[in-house]
Amino acid sequence: MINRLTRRVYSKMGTALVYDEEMTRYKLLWIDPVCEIETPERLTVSHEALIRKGLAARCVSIPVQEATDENILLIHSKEYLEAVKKTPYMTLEDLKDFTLQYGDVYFHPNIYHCAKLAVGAAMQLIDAVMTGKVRNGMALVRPPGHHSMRSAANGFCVFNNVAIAAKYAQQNYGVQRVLIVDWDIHHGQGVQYAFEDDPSVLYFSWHRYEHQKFWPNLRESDYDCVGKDKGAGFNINVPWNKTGMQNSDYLAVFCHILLPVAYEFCPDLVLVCAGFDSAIGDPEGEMCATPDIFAHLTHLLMNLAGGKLCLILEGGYNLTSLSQSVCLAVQTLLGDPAPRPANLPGPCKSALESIHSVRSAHRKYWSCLKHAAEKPPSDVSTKCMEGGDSTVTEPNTAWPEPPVQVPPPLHTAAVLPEGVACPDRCSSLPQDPDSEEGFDGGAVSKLSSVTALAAGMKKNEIRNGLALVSDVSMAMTPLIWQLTALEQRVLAVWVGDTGVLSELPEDGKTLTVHFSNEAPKEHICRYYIPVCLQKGFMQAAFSLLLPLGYEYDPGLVLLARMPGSSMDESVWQQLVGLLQGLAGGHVLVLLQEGEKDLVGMTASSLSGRPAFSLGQLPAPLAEDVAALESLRHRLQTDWKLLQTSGEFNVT
Ligand code: XS6
Ligand code: ZN
Repeated sequence: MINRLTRRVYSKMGTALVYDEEMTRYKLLWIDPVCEIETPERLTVSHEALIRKGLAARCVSIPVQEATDENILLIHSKEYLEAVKKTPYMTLEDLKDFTLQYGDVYFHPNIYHCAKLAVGAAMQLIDAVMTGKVRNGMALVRPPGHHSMRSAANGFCVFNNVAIAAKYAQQNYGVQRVLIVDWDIHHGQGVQYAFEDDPSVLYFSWHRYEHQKFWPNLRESDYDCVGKDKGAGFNINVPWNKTGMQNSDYLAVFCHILLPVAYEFCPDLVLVCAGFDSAIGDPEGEMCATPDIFAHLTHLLMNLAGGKLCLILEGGYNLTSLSQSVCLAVQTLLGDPAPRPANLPGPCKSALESIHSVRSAHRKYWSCLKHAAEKPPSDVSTKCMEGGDSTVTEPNTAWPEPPVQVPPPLHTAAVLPEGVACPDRCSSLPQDPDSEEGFDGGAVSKLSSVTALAAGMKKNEIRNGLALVSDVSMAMTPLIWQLTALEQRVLAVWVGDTGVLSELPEDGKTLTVHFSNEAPKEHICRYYIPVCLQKGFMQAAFSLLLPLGYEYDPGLVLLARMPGSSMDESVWQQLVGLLQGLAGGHVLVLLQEGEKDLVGMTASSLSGRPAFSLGQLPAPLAEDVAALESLRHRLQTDWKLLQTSGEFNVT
């Protein structure tokens, strides 16, 4: 009984929100057009939005304490700390003078106090996550941190909150590998400098660059700065050379660069330099990705490091876009389904050029990128005159308000044969008494119960579910037909070596991706994609399945596993987790009766627990790589999100 109780408590791990109003109590005291966007309202508006949407109340609120000198010295020099310590006592004129030695930053008598709170907030978030008090969380802080360097303030930043937090986690919790994802629109050069020769911290940053024309105008922000000495390969810069990047561009970078490398790196902890100036409407970023993309970026990181994910605020200057983005990120951390991302036309030409450059710069460091083509000689055409590209149009600064999302009342439902115990945190659906005989002469008992489960998802009464059937292979085809009667588009992911899917709808109402390690019996077409692999299922999930899934935008995902499939159980669990970013989280899993071990771990993933870590992934087999690359190559005229370079862009 006690055992059961403690397990319950433990499994209800929540999301931390670290915030202190004190961090709103400093502001620009003189006229400076560069700095005027960095206001206290950035925090108050974000925090108020979290309260208004009922999100703050669902989080574990953590009070903030100042960081100590010792904490700050993990990254900064004694001289710099001592200099900043004097600022509370300076006159306005002294503060202005002090500010002048640094770039794009301002000081205020209370900023030192706030900067210590910002570092402290990041560390308290680490404490809460590493001690298991919560699973994940977000710190809303000012001043931001990622530009500040060992001995310099820069870009509104005083102390490097995230860099200090990473070092702190390594020193105090025995964390070995830390992944830092910097999705702010500026390059966090301070973080790069702090770890550029350190292979234990992988720093990934995308940033507006425009061939060095954009602030901070550094040569070392380009894709070919990959880290130094032992840290070579552990610094990943994705320069955006055009403004107006959209959701497709961000997702393509996650699918084709960040996720494969991150899973290969296998972090023990993931920190995000969570700036939202990369969202639409921001005056600094001038990008066009909508706030809901941050739900997806967050979701895609939530199954790394056993779910230990900490978001720490950096930039974000359009108060509407900022507060919406913060809410979507926190909502996702809390486990709510991500809204279906609309309008994913595939990456633009300039983004493809960047993606291609990054992949080829990193191919010697990461086995998942080993096959990436070598960068062809610099292509002047994409540099100077990108005529006709959508990204040269005036940036669109209007976007719809994210819809109010009500999570379905029932999270995970199960259709189980008699005598099978309902897994933890699932609810067993009543069986339909009329379905005893089922389809196909009894091969599929309870098929109508499974369809009822899907109908519950359609009505948004149920988020996801699990069904055990006596013969998965026999159940698939009739089930897909039934589901397409309910949903406009069904993504069917079929894992298994045996079994044939016959007579599927060919009108695009289903997209079937069939993973197996047998050569495909059927012909590949736009809506039936057989993927024959020996091992590399995880890489296929990132570079093939997710892009296809996102572009197809299903209303329901059906994930079926044949008995005796060779897919690793932990890979399976990751797949169950990742696919929930699609279809508003409506994933229906079909398993064969008797696959008892799988039931528990599948239900666990469906109920929102992070998947187990896969360990550092081995190098993929050459034949798997070849198979995947040739598939991607063949499919990328139909599915633009599969592209990783401009060369196939024949339109
Ligand atoms: C170009 C001048 C930019 C201020 C940049 C400060 C960026 C702070 C930030 N219009 N100068 N970092 O958001 O992430
Ligand atoms: Zn920024």
